[in-house]
Amino acid sequence: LEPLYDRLHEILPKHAQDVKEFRAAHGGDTLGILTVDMAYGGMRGIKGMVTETSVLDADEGIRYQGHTLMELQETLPRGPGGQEPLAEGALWLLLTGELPTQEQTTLLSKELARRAELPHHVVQMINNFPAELHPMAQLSAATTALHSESKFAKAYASGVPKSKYWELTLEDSIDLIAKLPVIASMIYRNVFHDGRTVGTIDPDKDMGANFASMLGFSDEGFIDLLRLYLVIHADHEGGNVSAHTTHLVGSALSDPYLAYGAALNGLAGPLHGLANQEVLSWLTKFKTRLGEGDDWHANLTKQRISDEVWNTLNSGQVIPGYGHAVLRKTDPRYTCQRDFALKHLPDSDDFKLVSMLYEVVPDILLEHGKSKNPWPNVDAHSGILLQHYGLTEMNFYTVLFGVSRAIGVLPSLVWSRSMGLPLERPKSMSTPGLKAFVAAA
Ligand code: FCX
Repeated sequence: LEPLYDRLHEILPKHAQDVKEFRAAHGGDTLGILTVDMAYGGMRGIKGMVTETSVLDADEGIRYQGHTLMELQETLPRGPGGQEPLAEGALWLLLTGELPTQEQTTLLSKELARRAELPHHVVQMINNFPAELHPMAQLSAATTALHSESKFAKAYASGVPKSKYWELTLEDSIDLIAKLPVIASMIYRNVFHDGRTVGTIDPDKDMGANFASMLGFSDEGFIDLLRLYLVIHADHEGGNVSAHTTHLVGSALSDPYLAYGAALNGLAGPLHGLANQEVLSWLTKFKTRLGEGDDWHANLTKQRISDEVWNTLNSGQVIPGYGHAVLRKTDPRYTCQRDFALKHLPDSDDFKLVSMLYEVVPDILLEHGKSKNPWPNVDAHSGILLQHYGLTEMNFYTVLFGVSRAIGVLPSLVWSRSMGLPLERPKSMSTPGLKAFVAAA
């Protein structure tokens, strides 16, 4: 990994110095007003943390180190024979802020393949999980157990200087990103295929191709979908639950395995990453109500969709895959997947259903009048693409999100350690305290 280290040794210290000077000049400037509602409202709108890897614009969506996802689909290196960008390229970009060459991307592919092996106790642990344990709980437990491998934790215990933290965080992060597809595949094969393993890691292949093979898929379309999936789910700036958790737990100098294990528990929530499973589950129930077996699409009308959406809302549930805490337009991650579907599965009935929902749901959410954003997010689309290629087990979908999210939030952790960011510790208030505060103001 020498070329990556060389670049980071040039980039990160310079950035840390720049931050130091910026803080010296502007450390006392204000970033906005804090209101009582913000304190009760999940801290929406508070500019209260720094994340260098990506920034989310409410209208435009996410940019990785300044680049939109559409741009990255054009500019990042692609896999052999594929049309979608490689996750390793996104990883290089998120770590360095620079678009990688093919050579740099291949270097990371080889490095990830080299570091993929799991320690025996983690293999044993995964094989001992009961099949009923949700795949996300398995993923987070196995990730946490990889703490045994942490170079950061060992070096910290032996008194490594603070200036070296980011290098050790990087080491653990690359190791973890390399091992996550293996853990995920083992969980998939254990829970859904009697533990029979199929593919192994080929050091000459990219992360997406190896991951597909370990899951048991060889279709080129699926491999390309997985590459796209790994890129678009990686990062969504710092305040979302999984990124923020990684940042928060990492700020206690818990190593990357512990920090990311915690993040995965947040990703497993239905308002966050589990929404991709919830969407498929909602669609499946709706299809069953429409008709027996494959006949459902004959009865699919906008009116039936509208009735189903209103029923969900009137029973006090959310429409999974719609709405967002920050976005106010259609999520570009949704659009990337829609474009993929238009290219690869334009005649799929499931795709037609998802497209019709796109035409119907936003108006209903507007009429319903609660959601600040009526548009679809990333989770509204991913499930039907996976279904198309035969990955039908929806309980597994958030695990794929979990493999991808590491590619964004762990580089962010490397940047945080290189800047020497401190323990995160915002001030909380009680309601009597807030009342007294506003009375005195
Ligand atoms: N269906 C019904 N009601 C919705 C809604 C939806 N899709 N989205 C928001 N609302 C409701 C909220 O529940 C809230 O109601 P309340 O006042 O009774 O509590 C009200 O509208 C205002 O919420 P809003 O400010 O627009 O949204 P939040 O920032 O509170 O929440 C999420 C954002 C994403 C949690 C919300 O839109 C939601 O529950 N969506 C469905 C779940 C989902 O798709 N999550 C995945 C998001 C994401 F892309 C990811 O992290 O993976």
